[in-house]
Amino acid sequence: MPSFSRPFLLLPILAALLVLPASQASALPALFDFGDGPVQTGWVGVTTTGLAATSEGIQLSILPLGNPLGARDRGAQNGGGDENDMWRDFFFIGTEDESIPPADRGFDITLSGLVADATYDVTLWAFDYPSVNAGVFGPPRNGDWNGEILNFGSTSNTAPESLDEYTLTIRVVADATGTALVQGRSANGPTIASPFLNGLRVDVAAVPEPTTALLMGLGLLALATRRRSA
Ligand SMILES: [Ca+2]
Ligand SMILES: [Ca+2]
Repeated sequence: MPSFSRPFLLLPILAALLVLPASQASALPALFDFGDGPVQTGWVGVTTTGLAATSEGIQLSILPLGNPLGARDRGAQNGGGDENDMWRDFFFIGTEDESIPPADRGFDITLSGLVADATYDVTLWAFDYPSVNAGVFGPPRNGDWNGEILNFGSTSNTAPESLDEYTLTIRVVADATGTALVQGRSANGPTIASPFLNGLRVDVAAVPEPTTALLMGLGLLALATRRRSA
């Protein structure tokens, strides 16, 4: 049994403790509820008049692109369980000008007030009961968010009962000014309104900081070196 010196054993433990997101001062998550209906308790409303809001020190602004911004409030029709006031209302991009390519229609969402160069998880929710069940414009409703697809696309879709449904989490990295861009685009044909957006959450991503990864690497290297020389 090789004997390790205590400082070498402590290094990886100290490094593991530093993985905690201590660099984020505000109390994330930031929670944004899109639409002009009632604002979900504990969330911050983003309405068609302002298109901007601040939650937990994170500023969000949303810019509609390619076609007019639409907003609806479906009341209890959209389900939503404890978060019904988030689910019931939403923004979407209409189809008034079908000559604009779907890939040029959507939202640019700017998040600022982030920690420079830090990594975040952005979670999105999108659902509209009449859009999948009325059959007038037809499903699916695909949104492309920084290259990943969020859809509620089938006539068999039922209204959500929790935040686990009709959701997508993407990872973004803030730039040197503490800003990150989330680009939502239509991933549907020219006659179908999309993307939709009911709510958005910003969390600190649970990934090691570069300095932490370096410390962990050094600690493991020290252990390996000790083991080999023992
Ligand atoms: Ca709402
Ligand atoms: Ca909403």
